[in-house]
Amino acid sequence: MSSGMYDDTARIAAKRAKLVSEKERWARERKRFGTPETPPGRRLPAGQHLVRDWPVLDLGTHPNIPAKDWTLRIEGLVDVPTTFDYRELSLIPQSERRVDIHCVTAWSRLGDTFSGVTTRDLIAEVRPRDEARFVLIKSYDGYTTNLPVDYLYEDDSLIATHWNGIPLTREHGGPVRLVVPALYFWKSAKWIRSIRFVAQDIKGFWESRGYHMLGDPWKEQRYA
Ligand SMILES: Nc1nc2c(c(=O)[nH]1)N[C@H]1C(S)=C(S)[C@@H](COP(=O)(O)O)O[C@H]1N2
Ligand SMILES: [Mo]
Repeated sequence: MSSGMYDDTARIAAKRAKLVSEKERWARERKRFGTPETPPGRRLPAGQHLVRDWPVLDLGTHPNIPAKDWTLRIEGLVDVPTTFDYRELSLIPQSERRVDIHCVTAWSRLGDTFSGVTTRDLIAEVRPRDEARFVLIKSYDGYTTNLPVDYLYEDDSLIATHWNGIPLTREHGGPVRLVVPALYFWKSAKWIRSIRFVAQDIKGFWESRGYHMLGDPWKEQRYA
């Protein structure tokens, strides 16, 4: 056998071993997360890997806002600018969605259940004007992020108060955070404070620092 042939054999064996261990890892993770309805290959965008524990990622301050003190201001290009407190939010029909979340730092979680009010139901109360095409979101820690209004009409976008049946912890954005599963998780503002409807897209915190304006994980829109 020539050394060239041996190299090929070794390379193929190494490739296969890698493939197998990858599949074994998938099998373990599928077991942990329960069997998804669709194959994990189709639920995990390119460049993402599954994590077991839910990482905490933010600017380093976790504002302490008791539910009784929390308010959400909705303003800008809407017919009925409104400030909702926690009780008023709880009077809007509550929804629950089982979703997958994808962070730009490459971790994903599949099948977490968030509940609260769909953004669609919430903004029906304020009636955005036709010229409102984007929103700029502000949070209690000073964080900001932007997204097209369309994403607030996605069926699984939520103003969330609960995660897997328990109130959102402070570190994960409690009492109330945004969850927009169709975009990378940096768009899902924790400790949400206001939503401003605007005609032109305005960069938020990470978007001003090189992150993509939209951030669709299925198109790997990580950086601009
Ligand atoms: N208010 C606020 N929201 C935020 C952030 C932040 O720093 N402040 N970080 C974003 C980023 S980059 C990510 S990945 C997710 C992390 O949410 P988690 O800590 O619940 O996993 O929150 C997003 N929302
Ligand atoms: Mo992130």
